[in-house]
Amino acid sequence: MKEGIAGKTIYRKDYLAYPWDVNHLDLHFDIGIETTIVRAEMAFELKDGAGAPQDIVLNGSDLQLVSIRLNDRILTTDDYVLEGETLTIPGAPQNSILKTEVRIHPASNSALEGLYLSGKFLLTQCEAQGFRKITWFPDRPDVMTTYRVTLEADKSNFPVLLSNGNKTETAELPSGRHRVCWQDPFPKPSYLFALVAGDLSLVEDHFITRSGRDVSLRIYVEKENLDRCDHAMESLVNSMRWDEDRFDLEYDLDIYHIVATNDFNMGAMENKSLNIFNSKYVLARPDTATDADYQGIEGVIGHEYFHNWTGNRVTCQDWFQLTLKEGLTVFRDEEFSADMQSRAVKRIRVVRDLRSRQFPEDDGPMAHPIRPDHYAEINNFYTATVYQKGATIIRMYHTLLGESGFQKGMKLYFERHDGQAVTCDDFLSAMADANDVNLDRFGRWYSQSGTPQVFVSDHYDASTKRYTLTLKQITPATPGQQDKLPLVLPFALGLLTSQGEELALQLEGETEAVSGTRLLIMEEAQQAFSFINIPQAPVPSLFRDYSAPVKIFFDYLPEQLATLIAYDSDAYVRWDAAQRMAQNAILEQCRQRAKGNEMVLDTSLVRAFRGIMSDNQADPALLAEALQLPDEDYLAEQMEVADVEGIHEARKFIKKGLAIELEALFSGRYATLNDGSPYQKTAIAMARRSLKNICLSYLLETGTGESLAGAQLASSDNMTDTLAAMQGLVLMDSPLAKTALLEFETKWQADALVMDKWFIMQAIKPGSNTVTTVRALMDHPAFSIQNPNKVRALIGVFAMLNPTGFHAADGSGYAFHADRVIELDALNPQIAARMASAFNRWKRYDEGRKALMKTELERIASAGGLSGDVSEIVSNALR
Ligand code: 7ML
Ligand code: ZN
Repeated sequence: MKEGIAGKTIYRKDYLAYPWDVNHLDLHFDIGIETTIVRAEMAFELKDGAGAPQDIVLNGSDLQLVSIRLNDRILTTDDYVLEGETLTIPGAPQNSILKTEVRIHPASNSALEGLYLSGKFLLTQCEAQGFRKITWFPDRPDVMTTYRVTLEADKSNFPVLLSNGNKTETAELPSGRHRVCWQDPFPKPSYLFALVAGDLSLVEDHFITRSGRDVSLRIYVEKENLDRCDHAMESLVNSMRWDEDRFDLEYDLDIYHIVATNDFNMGAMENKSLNIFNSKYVLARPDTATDADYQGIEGVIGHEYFHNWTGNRVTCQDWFQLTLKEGLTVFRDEEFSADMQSRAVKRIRVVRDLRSRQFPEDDGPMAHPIRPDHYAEINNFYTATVYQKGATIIRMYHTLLGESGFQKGMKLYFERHDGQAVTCDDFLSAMADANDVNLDRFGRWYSQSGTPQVFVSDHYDASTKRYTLTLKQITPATPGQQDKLPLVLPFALGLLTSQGEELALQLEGETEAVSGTRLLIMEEAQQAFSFINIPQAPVPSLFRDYSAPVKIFFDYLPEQLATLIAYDSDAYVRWDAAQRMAQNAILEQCRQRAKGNEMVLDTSLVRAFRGIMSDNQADPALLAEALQLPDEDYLAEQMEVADVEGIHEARKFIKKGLAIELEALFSGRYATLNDGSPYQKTAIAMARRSLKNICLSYLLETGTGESLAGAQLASSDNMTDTLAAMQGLVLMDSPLAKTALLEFETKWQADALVMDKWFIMQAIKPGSNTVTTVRALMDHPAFSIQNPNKVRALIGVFAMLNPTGFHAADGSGYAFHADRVIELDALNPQIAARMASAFNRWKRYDEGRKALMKTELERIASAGGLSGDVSEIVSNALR
């Protein structure tokens, strides 16, 4: 049935406004797990006034149609055309009331889109096009209307009945049933509709907005999770306060609901006043969630809350504009986390994530601009490009315009567009007009895909004391985009003496020197910047704070990197210099190994890392970031042909070498940080744990780590320390690992989120044997192929975070994974497509692996009844 839909490409240039206004939507649900009856009443009004009657075109998918009435006349099959996923009612009058009744089947909905079952309760996911699985409707974001929702259900099984907006009515009904009505005063697109029905418990708090509105905050969870909601609630309150303080944006209703579910395709969803969250981003207790989980919860709670203005009040005209709401909201959640925690640490984590996830995407078969020009399946475009690269584009507006200029732009954006469905161009215009600047050339960032490469060279003339930096930008060709134009790059620069002092900068032609970071603008293919009165050849500190999302090429000498690591004022540059030095060392040993040479440890790297380890002043979390070696996939991306084993061995060799050389420092620092103090949630406590655990991971490369890890595991009072110790033992194949895994399993077998960690620890273990473990774990009672978190933990982690396992030379990892993609596609195409993308970089490997991966891609492509989701990914990969 899906075949007709698969392969159909939709183009941005074909956008046409919907000819009708929908003035109101009245929805009635008769809730049942097997069958739910949905009645809809829609008030259509032709936009162009007195024009001739027009067709009404509606979307629907997997709906069992019971009846349609137009202006109270029952329509027969002769009165409408039902073709695939569209229903056309020809020649409807200017004012048309359409009433439909359909039946849907939540319990058998394994795609987790539309109305579905999670445990014992029902819930919805509508973004992007899930509303059409609930009822016939113009399911597109530019059709906004007000909703009134009536829910009727058995009261004992479904005591809680929620939808968007305010509760307007409750009633008891005969035979143990009840009714609840909800009304949302804000017109919204269908993708923001939500309903929840079930037996859920709630944690309640409230927030008084700046203007005095008392907002009731309610987090709904299954009863056993009531003691894990404090952090989410605190994060919500912090989000609401932060959006008032930083963006002058207040909440606009009296109620804010969050519902947590274990069965969710993504992280969370911003449905108006009824957010639905993957339980992973709500539930936390010190003994069940790591510091990274706590930070993830804060970020995602913030993200969904911030959507209320950037996404809900102002939404997207069409799905090509997805980055309008997502890039902007990710920027906002990044800033929120930066303000709540450490700005520098947050920035480094964001850059690491961009490089390891978005760069490969931008260099692969699915490369697309942050505002794509076409798609076959929109669900495949909820990508790191649209989200994370999109956020870097928003950050560049901020860098170019400053905080106050950016806020002026935001203010104008809301003044102009509150209540509308708009485009990325509208956002750019608001920023430009509010600041009276021309941003036309900046707009190229929306249409060009690929990561720009910036080649930097320098020249110092001792006789004239002039220093010249020459920058050349090249964006490589990407599928469908051969020729690229130069982009606007904010270029934040500092110059250091070799002793690490910051030089005052005076561009040729300027009258005075200014100290500190200098923001320059690069907008041509090639540009030179000349500085005068430079007393000695300086060390350039390039793209401070990572001022543009580019790959920066500069041939640093080892001593220049050492200067930056030790002295630069910018935390990102210090971190990046350490990463570069480590990367150079690892890749060099990888090359030596390939030549059959002995690997050796670079002394300048040891010296630099000794410096980092001896810094007792810096934020421990920053040191932890600097000590974390670049991951294997990132290193593989830096090679012409990825050498899977070589990278793994070289990275391990360098890590072990550093551990041996600096053992005293690692164990000394470990001992200081491991002071037996009870768990705390504070930023400083988290920072100390991160440094302690990275020290432990180095010590596990030497003889001393194992007993430390064993002791840490035995005495740990929190999941961060428990997991760090256990993961370390599992990775080193310690005899302690087996019992540790067994005890962990016994203790947490009934806990879905904690068991995810147990699966991850095993799936991530390097080596070609891991596929056997993973296959066996699929039969574990806690595993379910129907549950996206489980699939991501076991199958996703194996394919995407375990290079030596997935890329086992015999192809066993590939064959296993292709089987899973095919198996999953029949259940949940969205998740299957995400999994299929593990093969996207197949062309970057050696001939043997290439051939094996290609065979698996072809096997998936020829599997019968493939979804549009998976076929788009696989056919692009094979193209
Ligand atoms: C990004 C989301 C989706 C998909 C959440 C689903 C969302 C769409 C939804 C950053 C932080 C948290 C979640 C997500 C994310 C992929 C990623 N509208 O709010 O964007
Ligand atoms: Zn979002």
